[in-house]
Amino acid sequence: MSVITIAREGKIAVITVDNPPVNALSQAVRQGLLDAVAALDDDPDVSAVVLVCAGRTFIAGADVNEFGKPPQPPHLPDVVSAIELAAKPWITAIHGSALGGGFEIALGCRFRLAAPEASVGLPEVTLGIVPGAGGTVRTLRLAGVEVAVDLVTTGKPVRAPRAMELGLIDRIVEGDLRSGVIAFAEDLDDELPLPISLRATPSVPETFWENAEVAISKRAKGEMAPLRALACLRRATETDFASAMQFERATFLELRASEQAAALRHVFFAERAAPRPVALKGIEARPLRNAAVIGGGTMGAGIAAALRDAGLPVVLIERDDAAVERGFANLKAIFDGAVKRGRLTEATAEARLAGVTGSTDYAALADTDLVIEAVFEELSVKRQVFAELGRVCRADAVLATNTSYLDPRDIAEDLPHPGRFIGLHFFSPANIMKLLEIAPTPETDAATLATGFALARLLGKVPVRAGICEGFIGNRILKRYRAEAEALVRQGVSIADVDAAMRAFGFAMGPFEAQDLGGLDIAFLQREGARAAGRDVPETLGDILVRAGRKGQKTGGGWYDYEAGDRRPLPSQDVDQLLRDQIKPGAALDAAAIADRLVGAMAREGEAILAEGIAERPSDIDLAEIHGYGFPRWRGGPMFFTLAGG
Ligand code: T1G
Repeated sequence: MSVITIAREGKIAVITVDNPPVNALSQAVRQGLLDAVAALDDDPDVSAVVLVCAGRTFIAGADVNEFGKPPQPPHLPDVVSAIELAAKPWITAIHGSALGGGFEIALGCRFRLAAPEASVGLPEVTLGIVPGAGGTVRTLRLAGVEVAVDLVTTGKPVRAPRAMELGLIDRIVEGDLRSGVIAFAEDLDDELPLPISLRATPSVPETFWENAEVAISKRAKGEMAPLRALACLRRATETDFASAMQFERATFLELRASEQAAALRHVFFAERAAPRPVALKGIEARPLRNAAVIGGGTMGAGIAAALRDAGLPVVLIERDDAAVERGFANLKAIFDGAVKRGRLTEATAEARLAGVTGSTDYAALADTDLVIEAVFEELSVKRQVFAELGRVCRADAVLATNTSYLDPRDIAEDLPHPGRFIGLHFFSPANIMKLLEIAPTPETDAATLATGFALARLLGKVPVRAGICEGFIGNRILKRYRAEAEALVRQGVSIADVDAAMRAFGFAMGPFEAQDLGGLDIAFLQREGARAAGRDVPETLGDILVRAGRKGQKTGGGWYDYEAGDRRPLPSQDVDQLLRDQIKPGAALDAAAIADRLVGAMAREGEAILAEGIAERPSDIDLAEIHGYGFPRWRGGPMFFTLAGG
């Protein structure tokens, strides 16, 4: 079947693009559109052309699968130009998303009409590239420089009503989109707006570009595409249309071949593969109509907030009234924070909080579909919780533990109907961090596993299936990463140099400052626990600091010193003293060599994790690091980075 069909509605030609799943601009679609321009221009019975798409969305952009290959003609800029300069006016009918090349096609049309729930955007920077078919050059002429900078350098799509306010679309069509746009096309008079390429460019003061560059560099932290996109926009204000198009295209082609773009494409496909483990094909998830969280501490409250954000009613169970109250205070702090950052209105925050019922009585869970336990990390405490849950919950309710380090099999040992039990490991803050490790036990049934993945989808999280081992995937790699960072310090690299190298690599923080922020004591207590249980756990440098009372920022010092009320890390002479006997002065390493050592160690741990079957595929490990531990997305994750040769 052809990807492009043309139908007639009186004098209106209706072109339908039908290239599932997302109407990407494959070579056949580009050729079909170009042929349609010529055919319809020559047809005296056609007064206007309406462009619609079949399926779930308007054109979602260039075909990402074609990015690794040489571009095939006709090239998209030529297709957009042909549409723009066609003798007959083209009008787009946007439903779903008009993204990247899809929006660029829309920019070639005289009018852009959209369904109310549609969105438009130029997400190219999220793939490490810039728009390649006039997206920067035309958006600037259509909607002005501020809108264009925002749209192009963030890559964030905007919903139709906002797009209308910003001047990116002309009209929102309520009701049936196709017939609404045809009616609009029938009513057109001879007064058409100028093609966008013929419109004037705004004149922009030098200071605007300087400020934008500072702001974007700060945000992008080593990522090239946003700054290069800004340069395209700037050039478009300083030169004529054709030269600006050439500059944009050259930038696009250069970035398309870059390592960053390859890394971001890898992550794009990894994120789409992760939610669909092969083993779950055809398996139905259990219903998720409501949920409960056991424990209202930082983690429990964060999980409850995430569940509320997804619209589920939540019961929060604590052991006494005072603890319930503390849980609510934690939840309120989360929602208040969201209001302060402009992510929620006050009314929505109130409604989210009102959807949580506190209780000390497990009987409240008799009809709960999903219970997530997030109590103190102590086997006996958790086992007690599951003993209660086994008594009160329905036999088909999914019962999950949020343990980080305990063995889920021990937690569920005496649980009746163990097929419904699963590990769901959230990352703090649980309402923000995107990673969800899903850890089934050998007894977990397929429907329960499918429910874990369905939950991730509902919460907008990235699910990674993990086998059972200490620390699952993420924390196990974290441990190795920290150990390698300590090894560098032992061989004479300074703590500050290690942190600076990892910041330069793209992490928000280095391994030592991150420990100071989170506290060194939790990992210490865990090691002590293992030692007490007779395991051979070598003394770490962190242990020496904790024994000396240096647990991180909360005690005024950890790997660094801190001045009261100031979070800036200061190199510490006390630490130098404490660790003096452990450190051999050695050759200095440059930042890239430090990063290679640390990321290489992560990847080696990743390989062991794969060999043991703890992770299903290398790309899942990359996602765990990116979405749970701040690994820079544009580096592709430790496995991609190391295999692609960095
Ligand atoms: N190319 C190829 N495949 C794509 C694709 C694309 N652009 N977008 C999605 N898919 C596949 C995806 O891999 C999955 O496949 C299926 O479609 C459904 O996707 C010149 C250079 C449109 C909002 O970045 O944001 O244009 O796994 O699960 O949740 O300037 O897909 O089923 O086999 O995400 O309904 C810019 C990316 C390209 C859009 C739909 N465009 N896509 O979300 O489905 S650069 C993008 C999306 C560009 C020009 C430049 C979303 C969506 P499979 P899905 P969804």
